[in-house]
Amino acid sequence: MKGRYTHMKITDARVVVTAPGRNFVTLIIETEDGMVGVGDATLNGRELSVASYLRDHVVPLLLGRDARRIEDTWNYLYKGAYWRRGAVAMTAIAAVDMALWDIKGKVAGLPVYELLGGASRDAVLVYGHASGHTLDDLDASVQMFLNKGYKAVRVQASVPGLEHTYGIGSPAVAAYEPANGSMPEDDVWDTALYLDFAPQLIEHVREQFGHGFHLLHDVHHRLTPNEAGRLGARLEPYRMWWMEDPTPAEDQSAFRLIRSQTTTPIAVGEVFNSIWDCQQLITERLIDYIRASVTHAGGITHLRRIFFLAELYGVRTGSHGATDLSPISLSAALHLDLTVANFGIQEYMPHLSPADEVFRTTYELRDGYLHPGHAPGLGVEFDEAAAEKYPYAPRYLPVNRLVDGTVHDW
Ligand code: EZ4
Ligand code: CO
Repeated sequence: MKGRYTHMKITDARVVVTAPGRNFVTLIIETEDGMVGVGDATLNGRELSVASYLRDHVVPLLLGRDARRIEDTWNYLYKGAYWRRGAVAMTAIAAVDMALWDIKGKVAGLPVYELLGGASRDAVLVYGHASGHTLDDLDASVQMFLNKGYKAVRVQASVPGLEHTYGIGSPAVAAYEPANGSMPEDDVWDTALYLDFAPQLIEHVREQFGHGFHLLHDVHHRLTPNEAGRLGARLEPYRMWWMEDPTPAEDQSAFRLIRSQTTTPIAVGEVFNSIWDCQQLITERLIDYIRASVTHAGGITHLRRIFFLAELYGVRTGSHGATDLSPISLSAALHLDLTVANFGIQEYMPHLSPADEVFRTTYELRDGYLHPGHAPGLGVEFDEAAAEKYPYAPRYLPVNRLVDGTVHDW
């Protein structure tokens, strides 16, 4: 059969680590006929491990391969490594996958969503991140999102008695960046304080702003199943869109216990990297939304499988979209979100300046909905010269400790 079909050889693949506002890892693939595709390989706080996985072990295998064979390349990198799954490997494979979809779209002259079956909706519902150190600050933040036309808002506020609370941004910018330290900083966590405060927070927001928008909250993996069940039951009157990551995500059967105690919808999966991480959660209908991302769950090719599995069981999508996923990742997510039948919602935090100098995007926000735009491929141009101006420096996420010093889930 050799020689019967034309090829489109990969002639170059390179990894760029740059920090326009925060660290990002980008894979660039070029073909013999000058097509360029880009993929996001950013793994927050562990960036260089993916850069090395790609540079040292993947790029040499890509050179000379046919750029058109996305599915084959995915399986070659996944099964060919022998060692399965894992955040580093799956992020590296995801970057290759995104870049190849980008190239396929550019060759076809079509946006990637057209190659995935075409749009199932006009645009993608997103939720914004409102937060505040006080409930007054939070009110101002929520109001700002509602004024901008957002239909869904995540709310986080500082827990009284704790020095640092996850997810609080500065009022001026509608985003936060938890990976700040050149070493991981220690935060102190107290479940009792949080469980007292969280229902007051949600009740406050509904009292102030009513039920005319979707309300979300991220628990960030800190409770036991029983605590999460109790919180979910307390929150039922406020009709949340979801309660996110109530317990550490890798313990799938824990969600059975949460489910048995509350009808508050549950979302989980931002730390997942494969379909196997969410198989039980989906097939046993233990969650309502699956939050795996294009970058950390093996790219468009693999995340699409997760979404199709979820569709069979009535689970909807709600992909992770924090700013530690690059604009390439967000764009890839939007293309996929636009097509799948069981789309739910997309997390959206605008990237902080100067990210837009390095990543030129075509997605557009209107009335609380994002559209990926109509450019061929993923619609993101990566400016390598601009990237050089922003060198990498180590940044770590915090670590949580209980008051007695025990390491807890962050
Ligand atoms: O803490 O992406 O829902 N969003 C989140 C994020 C995560 C960061 C970790 O890198 O939970 O803010
Ligand atoms: Co989260």
